[in-house]
Amino acid sequence: MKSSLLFTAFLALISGAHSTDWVQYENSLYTAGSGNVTWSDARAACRKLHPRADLITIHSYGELDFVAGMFGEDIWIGFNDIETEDRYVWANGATVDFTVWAERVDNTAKNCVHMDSGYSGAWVEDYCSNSLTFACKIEL
Ligand SMILES: [Ca+2]
Repeated sequence: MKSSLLFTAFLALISGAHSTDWVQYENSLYTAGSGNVTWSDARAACRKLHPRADLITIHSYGELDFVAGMFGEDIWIGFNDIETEDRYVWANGATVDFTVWAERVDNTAKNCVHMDSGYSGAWVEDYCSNSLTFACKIEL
């Protein structure tokens, strides 16, 4: 009940500026980005949708399954080791409390992470310059 009230309030806030459809899971809103773009362009596109939106973060298997179910393809997530090799962080500064790697090797050329549909949404290190679709999230 409480979260659906929050959701309604946020929809009202968001719909004033953008017509993007947001879907709620627990205390966050999610939307699909448009087009296949590089990791940094995807992040910029999320932030343009809403000042509090960013590339998605994942904190549980429930959230992983929810997001994987929304998309039948590989999508960029906010996880990256752009700043320091092998020290992965979320772009929005969220706590790293959950990881589900499918493919991870020490690789200074691959610094961005995508959820891979071939691995049920588990994570794969990728070149940040690759073009993929993406999802944005707003934490309520
Ligand atoms: Ca790396």
